[in-house]
Amino acid sequence: MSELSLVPPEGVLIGGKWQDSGETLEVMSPASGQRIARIARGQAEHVDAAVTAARAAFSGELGAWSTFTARARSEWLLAFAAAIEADRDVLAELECRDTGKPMTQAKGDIAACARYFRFYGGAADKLHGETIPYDGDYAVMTLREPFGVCAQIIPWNYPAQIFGRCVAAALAAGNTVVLKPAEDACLSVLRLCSLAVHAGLPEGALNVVPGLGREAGAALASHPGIDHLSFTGSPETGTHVTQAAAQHHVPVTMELGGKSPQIVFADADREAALAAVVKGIIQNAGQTCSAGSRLLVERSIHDEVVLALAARFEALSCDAGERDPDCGPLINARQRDKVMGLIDAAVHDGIRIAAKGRLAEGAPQGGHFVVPHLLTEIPEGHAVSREELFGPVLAVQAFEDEADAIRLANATDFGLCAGVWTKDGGRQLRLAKAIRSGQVFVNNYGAAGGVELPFGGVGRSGHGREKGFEGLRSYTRIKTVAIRHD
Ligand code: TXE
Repeated sequence: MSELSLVPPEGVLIGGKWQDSGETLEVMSPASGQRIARIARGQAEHVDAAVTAARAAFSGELGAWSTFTARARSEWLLAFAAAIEADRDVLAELECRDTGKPMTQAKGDIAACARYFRFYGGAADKLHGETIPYDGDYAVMTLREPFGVCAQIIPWNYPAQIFGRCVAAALAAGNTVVLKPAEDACLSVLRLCSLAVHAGLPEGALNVVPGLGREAGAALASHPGIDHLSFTGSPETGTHVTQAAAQHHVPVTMELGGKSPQIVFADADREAALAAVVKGIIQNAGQTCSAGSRLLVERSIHDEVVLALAARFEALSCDAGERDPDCGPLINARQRDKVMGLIDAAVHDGIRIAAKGRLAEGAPQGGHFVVPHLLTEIPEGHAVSREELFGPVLAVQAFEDEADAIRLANATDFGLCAGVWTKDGGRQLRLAKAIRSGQVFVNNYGAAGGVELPFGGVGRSGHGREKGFEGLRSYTRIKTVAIRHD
């Protein structure tokens, strides 16, 4: 595979200008293992300069962002959404080749990115504080204020979407941003940043320092000049980042993945449920924080469901994202080895591979492919039913009754999403209340992305909410003003 045309800048974006960072990192294609681009290897000094620029833009010493009213921010975000849509083919090509995801999905991700800017553009001038009835001679109000400089550390699985989710909300609320995208995939993000500059975003409002997590990421998380930090990634790195931010009492939002169950009762619309179960685990080759990676199925239909799913899994094929397969490669060799290691350990422990997908004929050599796996006969508490594999691997377990379904659903440290499939209205509500997670979907899974729907976890899945109005509010803080009068 050749190096990408239309490659984004190799530098760091600080104060509205792309600057040379000195060292660079190679960007490898997940499908072929070949180099497709280079990005900057930002260091602590770049992070420092980026935070200084973001602070100056927030305080009014640089650029014009601090003078943008809520309405002006709204107008800029809406115009930027249109610029993303106009560039969608190039962005989708970058996203597909950089992450390995199927082209149809890459296009959907770019559309979602634009949608975030449209949603938060529409919301920017509708965010306000409240008045509070208090003692007679007081007038009390809350002011909803931006934090200031928002640090954002994002992963490689949905670069464009998570860029939209974090950057649009933070800017809409009036903050400035320093973004550290993931070293494994960030080409779409770099192009989006160039488009933002081109679309007239004032200097310093958005600064970007690509680089390694342990270098640029660690420097950003521990920087004394940031006012808020949002992180999306692994629970382990989330702990490091939280500890670093706590040194300066910086509030954090943590989105740390999951082990989300899809729960299918015997009375469910089985066709609809199984289609969503398959999609929920193969989307982005299972590298999705909200992947439905566990299937809990009522004992009376377990065997039939496994048979039906096995047929679907065997029909799935893996290939390079450009060929728009069911399933693309994993992001890198480390992820592939991690997933294959967990599958091998499961088989060693007596877990059955009920079905596997296949590698498409002509799929590129050197790609990090893991074909979809359907695992059954899983002893309770086994790692494949507790740990996030981040690959196209579905772990199936049978449950006896409603209480057992709830018990199994809640039997992990994670709690991000759940799917419940039943026609019984009372049961739908009972499960929605009893499941420990940030989102519960009934007779659907994922609600087609749902930019408008608050999203975030409990337990090891993290805390804080992104998306929707909750996400916008989470980039603000409340100041209470109490005025005593005669
Ligand atoms: O994640 P990391 P990795 C999970 C998934 C996956 C595992 C490991 O289970 O198998 O994490 O993936 C930056 N200080 N998720 O290693 O390390 C890093 O540069 C500051 C779930 O890629 O969490 C990148 O930008 N930053 C998930 C980001 O953190 C640091 C998405 C995520 O990397 C840092 C991705 C440090 N010390 C992986 N070290 C989800 N929730 O969707 C790394 N980073």
